[in-house]
Amino acid sequence: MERKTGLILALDETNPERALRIAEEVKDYLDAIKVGYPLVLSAGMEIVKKLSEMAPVICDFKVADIPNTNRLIVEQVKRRGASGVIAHAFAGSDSLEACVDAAGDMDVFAVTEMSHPGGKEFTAKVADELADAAVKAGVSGIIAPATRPERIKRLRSIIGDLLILSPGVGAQGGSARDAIDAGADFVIVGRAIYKSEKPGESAERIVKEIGRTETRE
Ligand code: OMP
Repeated sequence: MERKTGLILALDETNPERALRIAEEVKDYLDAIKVGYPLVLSAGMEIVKKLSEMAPVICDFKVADIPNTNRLIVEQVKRRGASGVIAHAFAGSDSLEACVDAAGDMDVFAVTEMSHPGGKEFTAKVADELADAAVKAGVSGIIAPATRPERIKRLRSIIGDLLILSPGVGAQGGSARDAIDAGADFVIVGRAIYKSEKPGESAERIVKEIGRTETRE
């Protein structure tokens, strides 16, 4: 995935017309648009094609099934023109490998430690192993929490040069700058943009924050 701004929009807006309006307004600030169940269940998978005319689309379906089912899901995502898909690593190496095989040239991103408080309950305890399994399965990158930058740093040390996409900025309390400083390549931002009165200005502000080169004390 090409990195120009470092910003990925999590478009969890469930009104399809509004979602398309927001995407149009902010597309120049984005490296990708992430869509998940909230928008797809409301607008249908056709929205993936429309959005992919504005920016590469990552389908966040948190694929987490047996290998055969994972393969069938990823094949459908690919057929709709997505550039990437998000899968859970916890379903196991064979399940993750099935995603990577079916994805071909499409990116697969594996969820490791989740960003919300509940993410500490289970995923955090095995996140290092999940990251290791993700590397071995041949994914393009992992999802790691902007709410815990020290964990991004740790996971970076496990995955080497693979990509880190980091959600949890804004509404969940994380900062884009801290996530990038800790080793994230991209931040994933949802509500702080799509619920903003001025999505374009909010996206621009985050892109500036990502781009600042000075490091804080
Ligand atoms: P906001 O909290 O509104 O910025 O949205 C964050 C987005 O990232 C949502 O689409 C979440 O589903 C997603 N996400 C997390 O928030 N935490 C995770 O650990 C993983 C994801 C994800 O896989 O994208």
